[in-house]
Amino acid sequence: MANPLYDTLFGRHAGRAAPFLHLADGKTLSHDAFLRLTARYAHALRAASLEPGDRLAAQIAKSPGALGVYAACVQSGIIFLPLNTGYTADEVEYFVTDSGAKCLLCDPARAEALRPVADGAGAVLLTLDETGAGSLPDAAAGQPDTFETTPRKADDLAAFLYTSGTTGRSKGAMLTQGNLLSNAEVLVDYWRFTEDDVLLHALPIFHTHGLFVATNIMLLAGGSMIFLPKFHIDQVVEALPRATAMMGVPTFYTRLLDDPRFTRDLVAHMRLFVSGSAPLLAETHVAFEDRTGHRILERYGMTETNMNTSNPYDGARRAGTVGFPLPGVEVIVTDPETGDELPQGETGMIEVRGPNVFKGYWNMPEKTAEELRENGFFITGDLGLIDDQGYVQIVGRAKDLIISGGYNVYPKEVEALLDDQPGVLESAVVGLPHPDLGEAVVGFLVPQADAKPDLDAIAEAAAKSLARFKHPRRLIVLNALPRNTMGKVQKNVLRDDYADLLTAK
Ligand code: MLC
Ligand code: AMP
Repeated sequence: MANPLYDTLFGRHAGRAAPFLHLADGKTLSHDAFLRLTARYAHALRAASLEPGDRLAAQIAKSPGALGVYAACVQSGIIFLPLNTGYTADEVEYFVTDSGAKCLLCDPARAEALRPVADGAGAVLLTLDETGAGSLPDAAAGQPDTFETTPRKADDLAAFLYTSGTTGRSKGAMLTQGNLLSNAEVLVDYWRFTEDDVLLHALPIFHTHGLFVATNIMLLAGGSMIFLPKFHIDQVVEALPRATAMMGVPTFYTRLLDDPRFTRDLVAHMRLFVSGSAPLLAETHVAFEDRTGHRILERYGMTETNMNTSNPYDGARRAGTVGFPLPGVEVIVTDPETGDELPQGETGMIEVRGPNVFKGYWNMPEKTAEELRENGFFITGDLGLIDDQGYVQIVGRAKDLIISGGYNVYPKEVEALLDDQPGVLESAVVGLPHPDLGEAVVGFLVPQADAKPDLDAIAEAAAKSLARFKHPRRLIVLNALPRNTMGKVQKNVLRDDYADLLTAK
């Protein structure tokens, strides 16, 4: 095949009048119209001198055009690098520079703020907004609506997705065409998606969940998506009667359960609800079944590996577990100290191997070697076990990571900012239980002798350089951080002592 990912997910829909996207304004885009848009974008990107293997960093709103950019990159061999729309200019600068992106695509409203970033990195700046306007569509207007697909091999790179590092700099996970395609093929089959499915899509499309799991599956199955700009409860409740399936982070499900309009009748016709990206509380699983009669299907994945395990479609979907290794994916549990495989039932480090596992971190051979073993197993940083029935359970994380509403926050990055503020001696950032987001960020500060840090000024400094979801929801001033006898900060003590901080009514 000339370009496995393009041909399998996209190309075979050429000429198909069947709907691909149902939009919030009531309009529908057919598979064929989407591919014609894609081809015009591919021409425009070539005209902007982007060649196969070049990186295109995109910080753009969720829209059909944004998906068109992804497809155009796949068709023309450009490596797609989607970015959270919440990232500040400082954050974007790092990704553009580190990846050596040839193009930065952003919202026209952000062009002024991001032009210095593009210029500094020698990247072309193009724009696209959620209505489909901007300099990219301008350049694409009048271009042919077919594009000669660039040949690629399964091992060629399709996307870079950045994941933050526990020790500092974000790492660009390099994903190949084969990584993405193998996972989509397995999941369509495992979750029984067909062209009759209509997926309610309310996730962002700059992460694995919304882009590769949800979108790639629907492209492969040939079905359609109700494509909402974000998870807005009114829009979701209104759209559910037209959907057959929904994918979401746990916050989607807790928000639905909090809404009296979310009834058994509203979703009686639904075929499947999938949850992932963060732990689904067993109580949410039970409450959801009590309310709707549906059992949520929980699965486990990550940026570097796409999906690893899933509860079964038929058979018991067990609350508190993430199910079985997917076909073709091996999961083992190892001793975190020695790396030796542990017997079934014992808790240790979860490692995974399979065609889904990424190629390594961009320009970081040492980091890659630390996490990706020569035998192909990826060390996930998640702690868990495989029970006597073969279900994988995640019991904790060896990595210092907060997952807030499905977004990852690395405490180190926030601590570095807090430590730099006037009057701050040191800081510790932890995730505390939050009723809506699962966990939320809280910062603990120790002042320098006789200093009184200005908490408002610190919040302002955070707003300038960090995306909103990373901002501490609360800043607490302490005389000292709890430490063990080795001098290491005991974050577990902070988490225990302040467990009710964000949940108390
Ligand atoms: C928004 N805010 C958040 C936040 N999302 N703060 C912390 N954590 C989050 N996740 C901020 C907003 O900017 C806003 O700031 C305030 O919190 C309240 O916002 P909101 O309106 O209540 O939030 P909303 O916009 O509705 O977003 C919440 C959400 C969203 C849960 C719907 O975060 C979301 O769609 N999350 C999905 C993330 C995801 O797709 N993860 C997949 C990663 S892939 P202010 O200033 O207005 O108060 C992966 C691999 C795998 O992990 O296995 O899938
Ligand atoms: P990311 O780096 O955004 O890809 O986040 C991946 C991490 O999310 C994993 O390493 C897990 O810690 C977590 N995760 C994903 N799915 C689940 C799940 N179903 N249950 C618990 N944690 C999950």
